[in-house]
Amino acid sequence: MPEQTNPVARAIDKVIDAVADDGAAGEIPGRPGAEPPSLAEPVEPREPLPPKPDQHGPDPLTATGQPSGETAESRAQGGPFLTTATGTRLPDTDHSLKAGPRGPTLLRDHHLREKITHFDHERIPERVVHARGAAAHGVFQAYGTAATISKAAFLAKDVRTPVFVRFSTVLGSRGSADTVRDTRGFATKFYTSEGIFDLVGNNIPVFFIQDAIKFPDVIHAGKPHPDREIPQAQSAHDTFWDFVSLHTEATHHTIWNMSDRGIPRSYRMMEGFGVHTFRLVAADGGTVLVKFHWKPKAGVHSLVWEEAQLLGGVDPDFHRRDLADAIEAGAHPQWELGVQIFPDTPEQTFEGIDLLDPTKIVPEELAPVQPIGLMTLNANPVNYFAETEQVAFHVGHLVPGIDVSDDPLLAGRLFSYLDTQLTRLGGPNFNQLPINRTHAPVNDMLRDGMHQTAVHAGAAPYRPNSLDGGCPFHAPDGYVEVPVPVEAAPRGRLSPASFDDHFSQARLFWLSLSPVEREHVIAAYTFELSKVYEQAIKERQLLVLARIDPVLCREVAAGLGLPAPDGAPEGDPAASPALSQVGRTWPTEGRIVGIVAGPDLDAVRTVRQAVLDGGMVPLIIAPTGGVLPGPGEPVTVQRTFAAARSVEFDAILVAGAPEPGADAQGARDAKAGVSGTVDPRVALLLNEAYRHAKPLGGWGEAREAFTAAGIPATAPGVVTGESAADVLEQVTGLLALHRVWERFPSALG
Ligand code: HDE
Repeated sequence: MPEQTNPVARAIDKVIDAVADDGAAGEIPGRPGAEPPSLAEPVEPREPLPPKPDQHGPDPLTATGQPSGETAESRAQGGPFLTTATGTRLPDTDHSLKAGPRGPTLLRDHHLREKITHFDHERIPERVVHARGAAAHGVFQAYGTAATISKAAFLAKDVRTPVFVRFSTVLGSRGSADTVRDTRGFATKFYTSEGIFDLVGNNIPVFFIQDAIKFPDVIHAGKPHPDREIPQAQSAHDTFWDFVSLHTEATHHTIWNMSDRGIPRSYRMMEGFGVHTFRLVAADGGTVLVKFHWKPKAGVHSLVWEEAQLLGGVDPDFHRRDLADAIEAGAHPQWELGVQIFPDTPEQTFEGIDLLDPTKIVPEELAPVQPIGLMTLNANPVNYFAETEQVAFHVGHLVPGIDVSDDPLLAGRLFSYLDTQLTRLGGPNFNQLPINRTHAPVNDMLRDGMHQTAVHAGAAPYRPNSLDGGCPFHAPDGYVEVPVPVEAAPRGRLSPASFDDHFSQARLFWLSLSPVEREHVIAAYTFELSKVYEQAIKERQLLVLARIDPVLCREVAAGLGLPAPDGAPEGDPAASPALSQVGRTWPTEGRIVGIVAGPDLDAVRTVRQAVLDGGMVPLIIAPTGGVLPGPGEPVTVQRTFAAARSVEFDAILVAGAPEPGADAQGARDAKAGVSGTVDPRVALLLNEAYRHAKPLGGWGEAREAFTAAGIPATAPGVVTGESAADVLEQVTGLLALHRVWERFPSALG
């Protein structure tokens, strides 16, 4: 077999080798262990296996930020034999110590007690918000373009800084589904040479509230109802809509959640936003105000709502798996970090927009996003708990050159992120956990506390001292808060008048969307409000929608069977085309193409290779698992008709019209309950993909398969032809647009 350069192809070839060579080593993304297992239980003692090649734990540093020389192996379990937690070898962990074979079990069994006690305490409190997440290691390389506005060392040209990024949903519990409608967290830990900088952002550039003191309110409203604890991980319920319809500063964030941004296709295909305004400080002391943006190289793409719902059952780990598989396959996701830059004037406004109001954006057309570096995620964590669960982000983790603004939401976060770790991670030493260790030497005078892992030396953890030679000394180049003058004003529970505008930017967002995106917004509001029990809440929210746009209000009201209330939109903003996800082309690398195998194996082989050559992932779908029968190079099946579901593919190709497989029996599989000349599972696969506006292609008898799926052969984005390669080329062109939106034209316009 020729040597592949494409990492996905290399991985898949290994599978082919494995199958063809009767079980030799091989892998596709998702293999659970570092080596393929033997059939029988291994009995020959050996050292623990190393992590998988795509995995990379926290960098080897001590609790005080100095090189530790540890290896991945030395940090993990060691030695071939089972031991107690204190290293005493054990010959048996399968039977507790008993007086005779039928008991009673003896209290003196220290191994039983240790094993059960530790197990009893394995859980820690999940995050109060953002409990469900997935993370990866990577590197940030600065372009140097920010070096004139910030003295932060990691922003100097070509400096490479290790990062750890955790993506999350907000509302759901740790075990909830990935594809729910929600905001996504996008938190980045930069391990810079000057200490840790955490950019704790979201995939939506605004927030529900303008003042931190409202955070418990909005989260209590979004979380499940306190009596029945339902619904899980979603906003489609009475308490959420009760709150946002009364608390109208949430209007802008809510419309983003109701848009396609609330159901991303992948963590790899989301923008990230720092939301608040930050202040950058240059070496000469000059300051500017900025907003941070992450721009994904793969483009910003979303699921459609039905797809998101199906995935909640078919693959609740969809986003987590997508991230890990992509990295394992070598398709390393990338984002450019950029900043919108504003003059640091006393008013802290830009073109009339209050920069301290986190419910407002500054349109990119007014202040372009200027790229300052590139982030590449290139390794999966070795251990979910040690890394993804224990990572502790904090907006107060800042480095010289980056300061916070007076955004009142940010002020509360500066308190909260430190505070929450005390409960979640069990004490004040959470920064010593391996994933949280800084890469800069620590000399902090903080001492003792639960789970202290540093062994501090010396006699004088105080300043000034002479007993420890005066160490630690004040750092002349240390972090200094910018001495911004504070306006004298009476104390009070106040907010500026500019914070009263709750609607003009929600309208700006609506006006910036394409017709199909507006259709999705209408459908999302209608779906969510139809799940609300109380009529008064629905009517109150319609009053809010009337203040955004009459068409939006009218269509949602019609869907709910309610009269549209009177009301006029507030504000007359210009649209910001940059906010629409539709109408541009994007790279197709890393996209998943399902290929339903047909009798012509050569065509399947050719097209599979062409998909690989395009940097995409081909998954072969066939009636049963194993290798496709027939002469020539073996073709391994990745999905059976019974196990495949359209939602895991970005596009589907059909090599002919497969007859019903032997297991296509309604009694065995409800998906096979409709009989016909084409396998009903394949018909369902195509029909769903068609509904979800995905590109479809086929050759040979494929038209028959489309007909069986109820798909008109002339429909937009349904490509048929004689040559598999030509079909693929057209399908790839469509995939670059993400979806075939013109398949279902919008009546809106
Ligand atoms: Fe958070 N938020 N937040 N948040 N947030 C937390 O910190 C909080 C806000 C965000 O992957 C918690 O360690 C307050 C805005 C992300 O570990 C907690 C307020 C934005 C994550 C907390 C906000 C975020 C969190 C829970 C209003 C986008 C996940 C566990 C003042 C800019 C980080 C934890 C991770 C997590 C508090 C608002 C993003 C309780 C009080 C705005 C991405 O500290």
